[in-house]
Amino acid sequence: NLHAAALAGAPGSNESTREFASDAITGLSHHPKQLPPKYFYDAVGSELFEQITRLPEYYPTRTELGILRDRSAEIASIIPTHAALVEFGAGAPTKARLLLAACEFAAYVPVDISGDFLNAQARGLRKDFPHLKIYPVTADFTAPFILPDQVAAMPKVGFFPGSTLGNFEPHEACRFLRGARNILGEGAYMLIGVDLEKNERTLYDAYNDAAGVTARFNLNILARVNRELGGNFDLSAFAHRAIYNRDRHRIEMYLVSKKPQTARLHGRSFFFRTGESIHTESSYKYSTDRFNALAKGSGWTPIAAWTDPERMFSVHALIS
Ligand code: AVI
Repeated sequence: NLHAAALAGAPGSNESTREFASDAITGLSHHPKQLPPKYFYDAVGSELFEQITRLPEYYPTRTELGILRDRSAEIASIIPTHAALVEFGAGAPTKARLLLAACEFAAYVPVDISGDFLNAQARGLRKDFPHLKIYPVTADFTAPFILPDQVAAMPKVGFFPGSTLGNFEPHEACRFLRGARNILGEGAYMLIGVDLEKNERTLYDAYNDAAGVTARFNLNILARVNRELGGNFDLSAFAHRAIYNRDRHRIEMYLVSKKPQTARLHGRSFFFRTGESIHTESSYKYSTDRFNALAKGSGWTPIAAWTDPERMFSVHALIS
């Protein structure tokens, strides 16, 4: 690893901090500068994202919930009963609850990096679904992991809501879908929520909310670099920018330097020209055709798709 030598022995650093530092230094050394979006989600960032999901401009969360609520009987009719529901990157199980209530699942396997969070959520679910077996798995869901033995004999239904797939580059989305297929096995089903391409104004507003929550969410990645890695970024000297790139079918989020400045991190200096930006996130929007092509190219067969009346968001069912 390029930066291992620089980071070895950094006081108080553990493995995940070292990885964050290495990714940050690599990304800021890149032309154009970039930071991986997975670093948005510390406690502050996760709370800001929760606030984003409730913003009037941010339609994806409530639209997907509406689709799952309105179409739960249809979804239940196509997936097997007594299956294990495997949720990739389980946040608050609001969406899984809708499926658990509508379909006869035997087990729920939420997979997430944060074990403490998973266990707290599982306690709440056990009260409401006393017959459901819950087997939390603490793992990075973008890498291979092993399902608990207890669900080995059950049919599997993967669940990946929230258009999180949209934050992956197309090759990463393909790799994730192939990996999920390997983990879930032969005959598995997959339910995936993906945001749809639509008019630019609606997309722009969803990432440029009037209350400025998305701007705070974006800037929090620099606050984290300062807090956790001892960086000295001046947050007031960077502006939030989100644009829709029509050719690449994606929202691009940036932090733009308001003046010439130098920030330091782990003994390295990063110079910014006025207007120079750090690319912090892409959020891909799919047409049904483009999503189906991605699914097929990753070894899955699309079997159904649901959308809301305004065709803002889609939920897809795939079979392996
Ligand atoms: C989590 N992910 C699907 C969100 C999105 O819309 O791409 C993250 C987000 N970034 C800014 N607002 C919301």
